[in-house]
Amino acid sequence: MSGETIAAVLSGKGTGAIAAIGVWGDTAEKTIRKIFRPKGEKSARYEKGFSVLGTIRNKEEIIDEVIIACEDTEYFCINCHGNQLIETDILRLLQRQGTNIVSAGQFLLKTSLDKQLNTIEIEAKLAIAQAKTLEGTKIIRNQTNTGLNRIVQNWQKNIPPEDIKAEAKKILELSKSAGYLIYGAKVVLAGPTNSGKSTLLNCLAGKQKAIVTDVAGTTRDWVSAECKLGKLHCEIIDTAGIDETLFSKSCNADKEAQKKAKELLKSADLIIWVIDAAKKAPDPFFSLKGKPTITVLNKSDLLADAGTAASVDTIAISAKFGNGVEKLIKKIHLKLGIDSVNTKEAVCFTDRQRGLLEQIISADSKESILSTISELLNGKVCV
Ligand SMILES: Nc1nc2c(ncn2[C@@H]2O[C@H](COP(=O)(O)OP(=O)(O)OP(=O)(O)O)[C@@H](O)[C@H]2O)c(=O)[nH]1
Ligand SMILES: [Mg+2]
Repeated sequence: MSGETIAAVLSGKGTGAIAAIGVWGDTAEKTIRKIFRPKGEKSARYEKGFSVLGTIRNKEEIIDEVIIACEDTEYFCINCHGNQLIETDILRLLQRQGTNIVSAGQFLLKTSLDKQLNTIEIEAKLAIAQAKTLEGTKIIRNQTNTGLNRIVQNWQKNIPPEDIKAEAKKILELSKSAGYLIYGAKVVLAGPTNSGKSTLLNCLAGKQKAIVTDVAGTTRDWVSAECKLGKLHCEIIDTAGIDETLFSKSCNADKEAQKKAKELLKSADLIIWVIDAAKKAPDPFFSLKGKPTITVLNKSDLLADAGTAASVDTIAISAKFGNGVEKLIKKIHLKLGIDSVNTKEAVCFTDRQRGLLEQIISADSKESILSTISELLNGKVCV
C-alpha cells in the first residue's frame, strides 16, 4: 500500500435514501475513529464484516447518523443519508484529516490493484458502478467469474488462431445488445412537423418534458428524457420536425434546429420515425442506412382501420391516448435485440476490450494474437 488514504462517493449521483462513501488506506481506521462516534456505551469493533451505527461529527457538531461497514482491515464504507450536501460535508471532514478525495473510478481502481485483479476484472468493477440496470450488472458480473475473462484466459492455451478469431467475432456480435442493457440506448424521435413526436416523448417519459401544440414547428431545441422502458434504460430525444421548407428559407433558429435534428439521428442507436397516420409522409430518410428504425403511424385514434398498417418495422399508435405504446416498447426491445441477451454469455463491455477484440479478428500472425490477448488481460485501465 502506498501510505495514502483515499475516499470517494461510490453511490450514484442524485438524491437517494442512502449514499456510500468508501475510505481506504493505511490510516483509514484512525480517520474513522476520529470523525465517528458509535451509538451506545460500548466501543465499536472495527473488524472485517462488522457494521456499526453512530454519528459522524465535526468536533461536537453532528453531520449525520450513519452506519460504518468494515469491508476489510483498511477499507471502510460510510453509509450516510443520500443527500449531496451531507456527502460533501463528510468528504470535507475526511479531507481535513489528510484523506485524499478521488473519483469513484480511481477509488475502485486503487482498491482493485491491491487485490491483484486482472484488467478485465478491474474494468468489471468500474462498469458495475455505471450500469443502468440490474440485468446489466448481472451481465458484467458474469464476465469475471466465467464469460469473457475465462474465454480470454483459455485463449492463452494452445488454441488454433481461427478458433480464437471465431470466438472473438461471436463475442463482438453479442456485445451490442448486451451493451444496451448495461449502459442504456439512445433513441431519437424524428419525423415531419406536427406528427406527435413531443406527445410521444411525454407519453414514454410519463411526464411532460416537451411542449405540445397544434402548431407545426413547435419543437426547436431538442428535448431529452431518461426513460425506463421495461428492462431497458433509454435516453429518448425529441427533435424539431423535419421540414425542408423550414431549412431553406426560415430564420437561423429554424435552420439550426433542422441541422441539429439530423445530427442527432446520426448518433442514435435507434430511430423512431413518427408520422401522422392520416397523412402522406416521407420515408424515414436518407443516408441513415443500417440504423435500426421503427416507423410509428401516430394519431391512429383518428382512423377507422389503424391496426392494419402494423408490420415488423411499422406500428400504429396513439401517443395522445396511449394506444399501442406497450407494443411499441416491445418492438423497441426487439429492434435492439435485448430480449435475446443471455446474461451468462461472454460479451465485452468497454471500448478498450472492443478495440482489442477487433485487433484479434484482423491479426495476421499468432504472435500478434497472443500479444493482444496479453494486453486484454494486463493492459492499462482507462478511468
Ligand atoms: N388525435 C391525436 N392527436 C395527437 C396525437 N399525438 C399528438 N397529437 C396532437 O398533434 C399536435 C402536434 O403534437 P406534437 O406532439 O406537438 O407534435 P410534434 O411532432 O412534436 O410537432 P413539432 O414539434 O412541430 O415537430 C398536438 O395538437 C397534439 O395534441 C395522437 O395520438 N392523436
Ligand atoms: Mg415537438
